[in-house]
Formats: sequence, structure tokens, C-alpha cells
Amino acid sequence: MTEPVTWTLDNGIGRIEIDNPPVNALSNAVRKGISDALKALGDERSLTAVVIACAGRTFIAGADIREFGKPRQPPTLAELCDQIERFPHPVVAALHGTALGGGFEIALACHARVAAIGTRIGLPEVKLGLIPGAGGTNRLARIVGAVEALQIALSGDPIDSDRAHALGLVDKVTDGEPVSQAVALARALKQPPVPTRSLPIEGAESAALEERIAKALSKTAGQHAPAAIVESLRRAIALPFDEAVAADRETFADLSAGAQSKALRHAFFAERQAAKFDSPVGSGKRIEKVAILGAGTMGGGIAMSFAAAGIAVLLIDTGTEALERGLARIQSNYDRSVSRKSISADEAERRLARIATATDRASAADADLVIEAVFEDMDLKKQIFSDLEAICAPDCILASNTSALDIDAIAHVLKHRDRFVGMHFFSPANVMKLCEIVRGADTSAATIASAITVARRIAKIPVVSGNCDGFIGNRMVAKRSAQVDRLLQQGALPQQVDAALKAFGFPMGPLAINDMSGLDIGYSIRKRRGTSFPIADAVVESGRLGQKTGGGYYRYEAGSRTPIADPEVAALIEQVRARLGVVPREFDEGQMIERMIYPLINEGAKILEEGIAQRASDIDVVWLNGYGFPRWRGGPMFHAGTVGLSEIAQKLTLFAEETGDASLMPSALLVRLAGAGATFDDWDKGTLRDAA
Ligand code: 3H9
Repeated sequence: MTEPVTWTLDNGIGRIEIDNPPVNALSNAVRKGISDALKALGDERSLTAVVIACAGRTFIAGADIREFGKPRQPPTLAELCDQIERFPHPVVAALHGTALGGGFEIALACHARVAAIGTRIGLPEVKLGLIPGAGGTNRLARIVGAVEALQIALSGDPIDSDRAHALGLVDKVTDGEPVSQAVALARALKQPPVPTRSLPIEGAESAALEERIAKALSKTAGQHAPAAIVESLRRAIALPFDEAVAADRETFADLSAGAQSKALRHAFFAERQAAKFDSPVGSGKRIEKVAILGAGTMGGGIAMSFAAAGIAVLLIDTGTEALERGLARIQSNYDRSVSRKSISADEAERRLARIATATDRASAADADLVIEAVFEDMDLKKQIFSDLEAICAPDCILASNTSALDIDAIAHVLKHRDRFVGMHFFSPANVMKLCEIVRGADTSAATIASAITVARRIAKIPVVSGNCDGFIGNRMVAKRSAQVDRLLQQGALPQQVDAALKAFGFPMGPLAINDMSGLDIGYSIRKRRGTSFPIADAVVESGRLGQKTGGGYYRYEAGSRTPIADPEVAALIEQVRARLGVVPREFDEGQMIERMIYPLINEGAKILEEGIAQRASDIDVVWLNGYGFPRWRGGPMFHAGTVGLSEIAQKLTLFAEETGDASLMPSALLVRLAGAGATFDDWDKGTLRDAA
């Protein structure tokens, strides 16, 4: 095996190169390699300075997440950073790609930094439930000040090379490769170099800092890492450097052994795993030309996602009026982004220019991919796809964005069904990351692979789902909705139900969400299917359709989206309870959470059992990216493992007995895993499946 770290000495400049694909993560071997290289170079009499650089696509992207929880070999990253900072000659980092987490901490310990244009730099530890564990926050605050350091460490989002330069984090940005510039800078630096730890922290006592801290903590209640980052910064300000970093290391160890970080690491790997489709075909057909049918909110949002990724799209609708409305909506979305400074006015213009329009389906003739996003009408969709089959090239991929219809029934009109697939985007499609790739009975592996690849190209997180009612996400939501209605029937109020799920970590409660999307949609689906949710039905039948009518489960003041508890709704609920002969009871928050979350875990188990989802972790990805499940709980299936499957199975049996609803009985898979003392993660690893 080749060494992941090598060094050379040329004309007084030592060059340390890390080559540890795919992302040059700081494994035990890499840390030791850098440390040994520094020691060896330090013994060279001709040495005047050192450059640390990486081979491949990126500078060090952080600690090796796969090694967390495994024994660590010396040196620790904090020791290595000290060794760099105390090195008697200047050490310069040559950055390209990404310098993240521990990689950025190494760069901060260097005496100067050169970055290739486009390099992204940051401390994403918070996204893994961690704090920078090797003095990152401390050194960062000494370069950019306390307020900016807090912002960078708490958001976890990378900043680009230009911003890093403006903040004084990188000394030079270069549009070529960064190593030669780093060598030039290394030669010019003073000897002995000034260590970052000796710089003062600006803004340490400022009111702006306290304001930022209060704001950030109020938004991240229940999460351990953000609070720990704030504490780390306070220690950086109050304590001697070594003491503060030693405390950071302890906090890092505690957090990485904790449930929240494990859940977040699970989410990180689950998202990458979800894009892997078990098939011998490669990444599928290269998609260059895309047409979208339907310029409504969904079609427009999908078009914006392609435009953002630099891919031109043709937006097709039947009339110029519909297209104008669609374009106006897109334009106003861009205007909002520009006013929020999330994109520049030039960028908005470039994106808009990538969206062309047409009024006839025949314009889709040379497309490689057509995505249909018209309203949910089976006959209309069938008509569209049979037209498209005649219009488009035989290898054009035909996708439907349906969320509610049977994709095999749509495919039925096609002669070549292998190229037909569901691509279920979530609203607003320009923002939401999830895309369920729905595999019909005849969809080919190559078509699935192409859909996954194109979804990734437009920065979506694809998850493959089998074809069933509601696919993965909405099928599970339906189970939760039934229990929400039952809780209301049995004694809870809308604001209590919503507060329980918000306390669990969802950004919004399910009833406030329903008010936002409109209650008539679910109502008409229930009517079509002949099912009933007594409270939900009564709310709609009283004329309350949600925010659009000024009231649903809540009331809304004119022009406001803030839900306000409404005694009229409480009275309406009372009437339904009386009609059903229910004597209301009280539920505490924990009971409500269990009643809403366990049935959806149970449905997830059935989805796995039926092979609708490839992995339990895929189900988690759906819930994390499409439904607001708190990321720090890892998703419903991971959360089930934290609670214990036998506890969940027992509670579900109890709920089924109490309510007389046999559909709440634990699924066969849940019972089997619970009996084996296993988790869904064990199922994903395949060991239990093989034994079945
Ligand atoms: C840290 O640094 C703690 C320190 O403060 C203190 C320590 C004491 N480790 O995302 P991609 C794998 S915490 C191990 O598809 P991209 C990834 O799983 C760390 N593996 O590529 C995938 O594997 P596979 C702070 C990692 O180009 C492959 O690399 N750092 C790591 O879309 C390609 O990844 C972070 O949180 C890792 N650190 O994006 C950065 N990173 O092919 C996390 C990636 O088997 N990483 N892999 O599926 C990222 O954000 C993105 O991977 C990156 C590249 C932007 C770098």
C-alpha cells in the first residue's frame, strides 16, 4: 500500500503532500504521516519553510468520520495542529476543493494560507453534532473575530475563497494551482513565524456577540452541539489557549459518543448511500436537454432547480397565459433570492435565461428527459405520455412528478415502459432537496440510474422507491395523519398536537402544515377513497380550508401566516366527540409523540418488508429531507433503534388494543427484529435478512 503522506525538499522548501482518496480525510495514518514528515523536514539543515498540500480533488475534508468511535492513534489532531503552529519555520497551507473541519483546523494552525479560486472553507462539525475538536473555533476567532467565528462554526456552512480572503482567512487567492503560490509566499514569510494562538480575539466582549449567541441558541433548542460551540468560544475568550483546547477535546469526545452525533453521522452516510442503486449499470444516460410539462408551481420549481445547476430547460404549457403566470412566479422567486442576497442579480438573470418556454408538446422532440408536472389527473397524464412517446426519441426518459397516482397505470399507455419512471419532487421544488425516484414494474435499471444521476446533478437527494400508494413518504404520512385525527377525537387540541411534534424537533406541527397546504386536498382524496377522518372532515365541511380561507385548524389574521388557537375549532371538535360518543381524555406530550411517530415507523417497516424501500436508511433520508424530521434524531428508522424496537412493538400492540384498530399492530418485520434485539441498521447490513 502506498503511503498517504509523502514529503520532498526542494531548494529549501519542504513540501508535504497528502494523498488519501476520496477526500483526503485525516485518518490515523494521515495524522501520523504529516507529523512524521514535519519531524523529518525539521532535521533538514537547508529547510526554510514548508508547504502542506493535497493530491486529488480536494484539500483535507476533515477528520475521517468512519474512524469515529474506533481507537485513535497518536498524534491527536490537536497535537498535530500544535506541532505545525510551533514549527520553527513558516508552514503554508495550499488549499483547493474544500478545507473542512479538521482540514480547516490544520490550515488555521499553519502560518499562512493560499487558496485556489472556488475553494470552500468551513467548520461543518455542527452538522455532525460535534464541535471543532482541535482548537478550530479558538484559532478562527483570533483571525476573524468572535462574532464571525461564531457564525461560521454555528452555521457549519462553508465560505468561498473570496469571502475567506476578505476576512483575512486566506492570504492569497489564485486562479491557478495553489502550490507554487504557496511556495512563493513561504519564501517571503518572516522567521520565526507568528503563531495564531498568540493573536487577540476581537469582539470578545461585544453586545453583538451576546445577541448572536442568544439568537442562535433560541433556534437550536434541544440540540447539544450549537450550545457546545458557544461554550467553546467562551472558553477561547476566558481561558489560556491550551486549557481551552483541552476542554474542547473533552467536549468533542462526549459529543461524538452521544446519540445526537451518532444520528447526524448516520444521516450523512445515509444520504450518500441513498444515491447508490443496486444495479450493474453505470450512471445511465447523459442528460443535456430537459423539457418540463406544466408551468405551475411544481413545474416552475423543477425548472428552477435545473437552471440553478446550469442546465437549460424548456418549460411547456398549453397556453401563453399559463406560461406567463409560471414565468412571473419564477421571476418573483428570483427577486426574493436577490433581495435576500442568496444569489446575485446577474446570477438570477443567467438562471432565468436558461428557462425557455413553448406551448406545444412537439417542442419536447429533442429532449433527453421530459418531466411531466401537470395536475393529478390520470386521463390527462395518460394522454400526455402517449403523445410524448410519439414525439420523443426512443431513448428519451419519460418521468412523471405524480405524488398520488399509480405510475404503472400511467405507464400502461406506453409501448416502451422501460424508460418511464416517477420523479417525485417536493414543494417548493426549487428548495426541497428530496426526490423520490419511483420505479415502475417495467422501469429499467438504466432509467433509474439516469434519474438518480440527473437528480444529483441538480443538487437533489434521490431515494429510490417502489410503486405503491403514496410511495415512501406520503404512505407513512397517511399513518401519522390518521393518528393525529384520532388524538383530536380522543381529547387533544390542534395546538397541543402540533406543540408535541415541535418539541420532538419538527419545524412545524402537522396541522399547521395542513392549514398551509389547504385542507380540501386531503378531503377530496378521502372522499374518492371512501375513507373518513371525522375531525378533519368536520373542519373542511364547516368551510375552513386552511390559511387560504383565513382559518382551518387555526385562525389567521389578515395577511398573517401565524396560527392562532381558535375556540371555534375546539367547539367543533367537541361536537364530533359528542357525536362519536367519545369521553375526552388528556394526553401528555410524550404520549402524543409516541402515538404519532410509532405508527409511521411501523409503516416504514412494512415498506422495507415489501421491498418498496431498498434500505431503512433510505426511509430516514426521505423523512429528513422531505418532511422535516429532526436531523439530530437521524430519521424515524434510526430513531426507532434509539428507543428500542421491542418498546415500540409493545406500545403499538397496546395502541391497537386500546383503539380496536388492528392496522396499528406491529408489522412482522418489526416483531422479528424486536425479538432478535436488533435494529433497522442491522437489517440494512444484511445479516438478519440472510438469516430469514
Ligand atoms: C472533523 O473534522 C472533526 C475535527 O474538528 C476534530 C477531530 C478531532 N470522512 O460527499 P461525497 C466520503 S468532523 C470519511 O459523495 P462530494 C463519503 O462518505 C469532519 N469519509 O463527495 C463518500 O464515500 P463513498 C468534518 C468521508 O464531492 C466520499 O467520501 N468534515 C468524509 O459530493 C465522497 O463524498 C465534514 O463534515 C469524511 N470526513 O463532497 C466534511 N467526507 O464514495 C464531510 C466524505 O463511499 N464531507 N467522505 O460514498 C463533505 O461535506 C463532502 O463529502 C465533500 C465532498 C464536500 C468533502
